[in-house]
Amino acid sequence: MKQSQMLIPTLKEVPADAEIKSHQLLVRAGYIRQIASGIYSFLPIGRRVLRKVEDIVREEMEKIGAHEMMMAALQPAELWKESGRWFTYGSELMRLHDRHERDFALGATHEEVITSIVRDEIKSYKRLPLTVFQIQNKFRDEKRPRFGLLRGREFLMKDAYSFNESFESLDESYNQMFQAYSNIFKRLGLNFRAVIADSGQMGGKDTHEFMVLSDVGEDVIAYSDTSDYAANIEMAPVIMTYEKSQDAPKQMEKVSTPDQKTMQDVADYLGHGLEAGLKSIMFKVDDRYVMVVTRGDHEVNDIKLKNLYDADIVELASEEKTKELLGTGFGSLGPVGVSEEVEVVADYAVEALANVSCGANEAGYHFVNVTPQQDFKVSQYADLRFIKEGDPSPDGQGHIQFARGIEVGHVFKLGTFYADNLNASYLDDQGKAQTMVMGSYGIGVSRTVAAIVEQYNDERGITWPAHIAPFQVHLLSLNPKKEEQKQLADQLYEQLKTAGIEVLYDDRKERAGVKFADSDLFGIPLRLTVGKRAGEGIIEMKERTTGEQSEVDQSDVLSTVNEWFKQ
Ligand code: 9G3
Repeated sequence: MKQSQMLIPTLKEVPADAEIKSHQLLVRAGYIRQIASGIYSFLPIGRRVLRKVEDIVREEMEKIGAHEMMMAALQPAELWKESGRWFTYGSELMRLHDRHERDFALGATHEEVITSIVRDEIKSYKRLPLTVFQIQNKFRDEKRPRFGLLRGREFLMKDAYSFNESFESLDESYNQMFQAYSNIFKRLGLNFRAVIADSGQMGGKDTHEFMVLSDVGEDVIAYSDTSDYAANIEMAPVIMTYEKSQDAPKQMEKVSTPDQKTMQDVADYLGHGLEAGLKSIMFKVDDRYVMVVTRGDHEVNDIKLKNLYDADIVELASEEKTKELLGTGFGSLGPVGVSEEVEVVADYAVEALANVSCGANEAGYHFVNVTPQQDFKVSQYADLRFIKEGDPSPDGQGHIQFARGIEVGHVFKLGTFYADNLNASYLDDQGKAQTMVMGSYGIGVSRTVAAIVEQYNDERGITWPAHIAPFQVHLLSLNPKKEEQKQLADQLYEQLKTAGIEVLYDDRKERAGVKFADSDLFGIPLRLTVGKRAGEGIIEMKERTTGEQSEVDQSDVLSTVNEWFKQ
């Protein structure tokens, strides 16, 4: 294709709102343009890259017998009312109504849609297992869209759904999908890890996230320094056993701690380390109020709290509610003497403590020499803290290290939640009606494009893996006004195109410097430059990633290019 006829608006300056490399480069190189916060259009060269990623996903899906379809993106509210999710999702679910005032949702995901199709069409166990997928834009009204394609409000997802007659069959589908995901991310040249994840609102048990390692990743991965254990920090269990304190419990006493703001201030003031203090935080868990107590040097893991209560909503209690329940605001909360209406739960580490300090539920006062069970009641102990670097790995091998990751894939064993709620059943080989068992499997396709750029770039622009780039060859004619240059470049363009090479031809009347800078931004693997030596039939060839340059006679260009892509 000829650049003089294409929409590829490149920018010299970095867009002000683009904080990370992939966002900056995809905008500067003319791959995407934002139309509203978190909403992007893919320009022509962006669409070509997207299609290459899609095609690799398609191939691996079809290899495991998943068939592509295209579901409706406009979803009638009735389906979400049948599954109950119309009311459990808040403003993140984009809702609208049609001319008849009927409620619809813009597709954030398609469990309800696909289950409503399958329940009407599949009746016999002979038709199972069945796996379908689609590649379609999803709509989720994120509170804080950011980082360009990494967290958008409209994004391209491959979502697949498996329908199985049993949990054993679901395990097989899940494992096949797991392997297909590994193949996909390997083929995309990504450095990724499959990590054990939290199933969140999806219910079901097993779930894994595919994480691309990156410092701009929003997720934290806890991985073992000696085994292949890796989990999203949200759910990584803490298997530590705590040595019970041997100290005889002393008499608790109330001390004045004027103007001490943080846990560290109080610990310093009382002359002990953070780990000899208790941290007490009030949460609203669905419709009850819970005080979570952890050791002062630990952090409450709200996902573990949510799973402990199997709750829908877990959020910090407001300051005024805290004042109402405990008589004081944040800063000197503690479990001693709290009223019955507040349930006190504590992390396992607290149980082993004796003679520690905690807030006295009175501004400017703390208790010292506090010992659990003797000085305050705990309704239950549980694993409620985030795992920390250096903690033992949950698989018992080695110790935990942290890394940041970009979640590009997520596979779920859903179980029977949707089939139950939407009555998707089949007749088994005894003619008995059985509920279908489901799995759902997602890849963030547009997010993956950004993750690839995060991993493949240098100071001059993008350095795509060769099979992902929008074109294979970037052909530049430096001075189209010079007849011999224009002729040679035109001839090469025709020759390469005829040979089936994907070539982008920069035939614009621009200065050489502009052409070279744009070429480096695009990240097309191989550049052919027709310049001063066109008269001698000599072309300059340059590899984008390595920067390696060579001179090629015009009669050898096609064989040299074909040879290069064979490697
Ligand atoms: C919603 C909104 C946001 C959501 C969901 C529903 C995440 C929702 C989880 C999934 C599960 C799987 C199929 C592909 C793989 C992931 N955010 N999830 O269900 F209404 Cl607003 O999407 N779905």
